[in-house]
Amino acid sequence: MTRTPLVLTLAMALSLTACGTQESTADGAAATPTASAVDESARPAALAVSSEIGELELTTVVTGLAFPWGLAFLPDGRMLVTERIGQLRIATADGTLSAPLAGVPAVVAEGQGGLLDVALSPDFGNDGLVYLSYAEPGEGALAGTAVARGRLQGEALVDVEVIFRQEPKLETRHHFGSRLVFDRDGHLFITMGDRGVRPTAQDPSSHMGTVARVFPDGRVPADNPFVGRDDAQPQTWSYGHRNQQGAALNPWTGALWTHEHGPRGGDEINIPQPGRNYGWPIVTHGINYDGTPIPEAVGREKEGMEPPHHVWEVSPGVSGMAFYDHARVPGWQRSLFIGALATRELIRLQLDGDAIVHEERLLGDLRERIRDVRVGPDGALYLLTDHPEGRILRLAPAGG
Ligand SMILES: [Ca+2]
Repeated sequence: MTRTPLVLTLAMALSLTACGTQESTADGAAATPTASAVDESARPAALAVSSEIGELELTTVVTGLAFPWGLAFLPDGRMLVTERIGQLRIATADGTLSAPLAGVPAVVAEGQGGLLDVALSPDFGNDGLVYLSYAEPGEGALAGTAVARGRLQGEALVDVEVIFRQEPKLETRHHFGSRLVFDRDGHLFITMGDRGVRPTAQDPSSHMGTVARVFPDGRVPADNPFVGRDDAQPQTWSYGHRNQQGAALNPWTGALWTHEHGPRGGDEINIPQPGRNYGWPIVTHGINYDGTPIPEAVGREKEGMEPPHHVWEVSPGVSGMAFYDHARVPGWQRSLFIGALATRELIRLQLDGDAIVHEERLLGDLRERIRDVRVGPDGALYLLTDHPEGRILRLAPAGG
């Protein structure tokens, strides 16, 4: 059947889509960030995408974002989008992009560092608070993951305050994490990485390789698992994680789910439980990206350490996570969508309860590194492409 002239094929899209930079690790970000102007003429109107639930349509919402990293929908349907180079912008569904917002904290935009996730306060309608995670500069070359919040006022953040700092700061430029997720009881989860110093993920006195759990103002909940221990950080919820760039609240259970970049052949999904040790680098699948074994690893299992809920023996390079519970697309019910940086795809995992029973790979022909995935208020999926001229993409069933 002949489609409208506006609908291009994915093969044609390949010629419109510049290839990203080659990197030595799945979660790497080796290219130098550069800002760029929006080129309206290069925007494809819609791409036909075949999938297991039928024909989909991929449209470009916004172009010209410098390594977009995190996306959050405002109640009015506009989108807050972070650029790793340290800018926060507001995008509209019809394709306009604001100037960078004032009030964003200074970031270390080097390696995998920069401005990372963005999340709205659960009480945004009253408090107007926006939360950002980022690589915060310290003394000299030191940097560490931090979380700040500020009130959105027009196109600025005001009354900005830092509510969490990963301790200690280190000089490395990778494995900063990080995603922000609010639970239903007023806690904020912050996912982090080991900053590339493996043993720190097993050191409870550091925040490296942890999920932290705090109140929205940064205070520590009294029921956190390590509260009262002299040798541990009280914000820590779980530890032994390598680098977590995806997290979401399971809408059917209320539980936090995370994923993490493992070593080569060891990307994981976990359902972090309080006080539990998720193994890295003692227990893991996979090997170093340079082909050497993980020096500390004793195998894939060990008493007292939690096995992953799911593991990929070929690392997709996972980033971003969204459960699908919107009524719009019945075929996507009970799905978990995850972006893939290394294999340049969108992953759909079909769930039965907590069990992952099927996997579908989407958008493979597009050859884009998918950095984030969110469900929009219209029930479409919104994706960010990790690229110096990154885009917000919208994926929905054809014809709507
Ligand atoms: Ca693990």
